[in-house]
Amino acid sequence: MKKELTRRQYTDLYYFMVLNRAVEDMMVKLFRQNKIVGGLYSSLGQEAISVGTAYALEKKDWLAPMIRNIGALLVKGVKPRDVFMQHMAKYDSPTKGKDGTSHFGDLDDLHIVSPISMLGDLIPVMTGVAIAGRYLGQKIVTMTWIGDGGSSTGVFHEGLNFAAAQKAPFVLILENNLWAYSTPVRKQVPLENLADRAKAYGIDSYIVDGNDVVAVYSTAKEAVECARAGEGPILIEAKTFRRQGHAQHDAAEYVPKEMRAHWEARDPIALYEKFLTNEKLLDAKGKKEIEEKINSLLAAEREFAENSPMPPPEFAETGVYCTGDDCHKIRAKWERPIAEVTPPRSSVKAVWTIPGFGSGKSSGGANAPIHFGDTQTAEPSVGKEAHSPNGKKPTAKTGTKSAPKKTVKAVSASASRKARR
Ligand SMILES: Cc1ncc(C[n+]2csc(CCOP(=O)(O)OP(=O)(O)O)c2C)c(N)n1
Ligand SMILES: [Mg+2]
Repeated sequence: MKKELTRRQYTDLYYFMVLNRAVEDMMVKLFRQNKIVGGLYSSLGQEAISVGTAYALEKKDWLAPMIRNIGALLVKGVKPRDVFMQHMAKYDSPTKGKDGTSHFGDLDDLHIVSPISMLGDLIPVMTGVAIAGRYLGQKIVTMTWIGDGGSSTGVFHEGLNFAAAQKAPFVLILENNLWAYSTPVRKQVPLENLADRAKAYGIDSYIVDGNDVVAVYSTAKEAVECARAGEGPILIEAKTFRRQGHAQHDAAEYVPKEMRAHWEARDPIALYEKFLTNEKLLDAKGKKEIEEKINSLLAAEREFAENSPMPPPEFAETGVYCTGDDCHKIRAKWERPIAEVTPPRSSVKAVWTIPGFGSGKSSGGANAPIHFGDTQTAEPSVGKEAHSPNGKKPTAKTGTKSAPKKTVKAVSASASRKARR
């Protein structure tokens, strides 16, 4: 680990990793008391990834978690009580008991897209959110996570290609924890480094030690800022190990003992504590204070969750069919006046034209500008004026595709990031 952050950032990273583990430890207890409805997944040993990557995002940015990213939800501002109640299917939970695990989001305040179980599907979804943000001039970055197993789905490749083609401000974290259920990574993909998957789409990638929270955060921060600057999507492979079975029901006896022992000796919280102690950023008193703060917070959050009722039976009948405004108002929050989003007044300039399109008899005889979010500069228009749907003269430049922007440093993954370990 390298010393390069502020004291506050070091403490935050520690706080959220310890909180992440404590929330999950508490849920294991609740599971054993039969209070959790459905499966319970663990991110034991992977906390540095969820926490370090989500900590690199700004408040306005968007994320969509996978099953092992409770740490990312906590960093984004989700209350532990909501995580507990969601897993317990309580009425006060974000989905009012209608769904479980981390299948909930918050589109209004925290900018969290609810995950679904189909591995990889969040990649095109979060690419879409990224493009929408760019269209609206919000300068946001979106992030989601995928496992080593999930990186072999078709939609991973379709989604990443889509993101690359669109130069979406999107960061994808590939958590290579060496297992997908009971399948070891070497049996499902013939690559040493899964970051190499990025090469197929011409985008940058990084490899980082997923058990080193400072390296994870620094890498994610760099990636987020590159994406925000318009350099396109980035893939980060975080190398780690799944310390528990796929879920609570799985004792994971198929994992070789030596492998487990190797990774248990590299516990991300223990490694970070050692670093903080050496750098005089944490002492026994500071550690105790953080633990006490978390213990009392979680005791209160758990009590709230346990006291929340189960949904009333008749609630199962509601919300099945949309009844229009009685059910929920389907209104795009981002709606802008049509004139504002129509060329030429849109902030996004048209970038190329289709020759002849729009030059028919009844048209003004122009090359129509294609208006599609990509803001590469174009050559100036020659001759005729283009049509605009609102009848005004467009100011957008026309011409053929411009020269490519500066090529982003190609990251031959292992190379540039190794130094951080
Ligand atoms: C498209 C799809 N196929 C299969 C599944 C079933 N499934 C859920 S989790 C999982 C293993 C995922 O492994 P990995 O992506 O490595 O993530 P990890 O569990 O290790 O975090 C599978 C096969 C699914 N949810 N979606
Ligand atoms: Mg895996």
